[in-house]
Amino acid sequence: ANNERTFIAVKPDGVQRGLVGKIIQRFEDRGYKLVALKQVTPSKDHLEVHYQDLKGKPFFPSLISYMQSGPVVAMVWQGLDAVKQGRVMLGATNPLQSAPGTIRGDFCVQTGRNICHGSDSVDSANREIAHWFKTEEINDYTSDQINKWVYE
Ligand code: DAT
Ligand code: MG
Repeated sequence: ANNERTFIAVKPDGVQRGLVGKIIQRFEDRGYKLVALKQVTPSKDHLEVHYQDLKGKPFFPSLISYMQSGPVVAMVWQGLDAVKQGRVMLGATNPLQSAPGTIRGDFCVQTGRNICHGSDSVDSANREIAHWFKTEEINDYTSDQINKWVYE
């Protein structure tokens, strides 16, 4: 659906490296609509819920401390097949397996410093959006330019 929403975040390394603008630019250029954005330094509890499916993995503690090491830029992007296409635009989890042209494939080399997050399914997108944003922080608005020129 044209109004599918996905949760995309620039991780602390992406923020520290000044890649926020470039990552936003790719989603804007593609024709996706930004409907929520904020910079936050997430708590340990917040991150443990965000990554609840990975609890028990050997890398879980280092993942949580990395994600807590500085501010994150949290976003919601909306548009056609936004969840799946967002993942395609991010590239593979391991940047060495991410194709050039993807965000990870262009800007990083290690799984533990892969600069961005994207929801992996519509269900997890809905869960993550609700976890990171209050309803009133999400902006339901019309972009005439996107409606007329991105979609037929
Ligand atoms: P993704 O971020 O592509 O959705 P994931 O949900 O499987 O990947 O894992 C979340 C994050 O955890 C990932 O971006 C980086 C880290 N991670 C995943 N697998 C890892 C591994 N084998 N070693 C170290 N860190 C890992
Ligand atoms: Mg994931």
